[in-house]
Amino acid sequence: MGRLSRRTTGSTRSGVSRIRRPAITSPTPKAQPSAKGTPVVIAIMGLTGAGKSNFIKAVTGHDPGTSDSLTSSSQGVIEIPYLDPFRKLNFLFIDTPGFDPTNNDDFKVLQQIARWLREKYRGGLKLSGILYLHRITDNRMPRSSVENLNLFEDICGSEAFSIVGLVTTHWDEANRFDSLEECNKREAELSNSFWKLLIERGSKMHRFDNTSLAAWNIINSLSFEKKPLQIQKQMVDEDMPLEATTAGRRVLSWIWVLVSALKAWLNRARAALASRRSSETSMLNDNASSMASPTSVGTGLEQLSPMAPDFLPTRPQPL
Ligand SMILES: Nc1nc2c(ncn2[C@@H]2O[C@H](COP(=O)(O)OP(=O)(O)OP(=O)(O)O)[C@@H](O)[C@H]2O)c(=O)[nH]1
Ligand SMILES: [Mg+2]
Repeated sequence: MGRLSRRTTGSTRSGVSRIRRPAITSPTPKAQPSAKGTPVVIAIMGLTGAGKSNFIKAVTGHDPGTSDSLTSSSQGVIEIPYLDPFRKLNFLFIDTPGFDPTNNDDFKVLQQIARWLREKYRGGLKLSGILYLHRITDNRMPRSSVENLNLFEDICGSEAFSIVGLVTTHWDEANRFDSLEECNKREAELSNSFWKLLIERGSKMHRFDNTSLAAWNIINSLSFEKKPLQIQKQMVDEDMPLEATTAGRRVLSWIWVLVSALKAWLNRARAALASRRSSETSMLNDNASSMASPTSVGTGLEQLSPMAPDFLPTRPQPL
């Protein structure tokens, strides 16, 4: 198993940080013949870069905005309607923005997804399937990925796990970056540990090799049973604000961990500076021609860098 994940660098999600309302858009793909009945609604979720938009492109032929950039590209929730011309079955695919371990906009991303889910549930529309995507070529399961998975479970609630499809993407590249054997091993580890709970409660695992055929096989393996998600029941049936929902509380707890880590680091930095200052003052007192210069106090800050806080996207766990 290799050591580095390919998508762990980058800055912020460009242009998203100032958006207050969720962008709920319905780009109109090529004109589709109409079909009756409520659509089969399938949401695609997962970390940024997992291949959500690309998967929808493989299913519908319409690109909701795939990206090669290292930071999240899809902004807001995007609805892509599609009519299956053979079965005359109406689908509505939902491309969601990905959680991004390289920035701290997780609550905003959750807000966008939660608002969309709440409004649709209020309007009587339930999901018939959710696909959770994960790159099989990722050779580590960083803590942020595990936390994202926990959040996904909180959004769904265990009663909805049976409409979840767990999709590993990039199988077409399995032999390019790693051996097929390693990818098989990772898949087994996902199924035996990280995805175990979901699988025990009815979720199914699938492979996606970047073909339309594989994408449709995955869609057709879903039961299409309509189920409300935990976050929808909590926000609509129980009238909870997002912050009070299970998913909302989890994201807020991450923020508190981050704030506490920052506070602890600042305290350590202050203490180190104070002790350096006091030792330099005593050196100056001891010897009027002390070598200590005012700038050496400033450079003390550089020595603090090894004490920098251990932020969330660190310490990958082996996969
Ligand atoms: N070869 C190959 N490339 C893929 C696959 N899935 C996604 N990609 C590529 O990976 C890149 C990222 O995919 P996206 O679909 O934009 O990822 P996303 O999950 O929508 O990312 P965000 O919108 O940032 O959350 C794009 O260049 C895709 O073409 C796959 O199964 N095989
Ligand atoms: Mg996308």
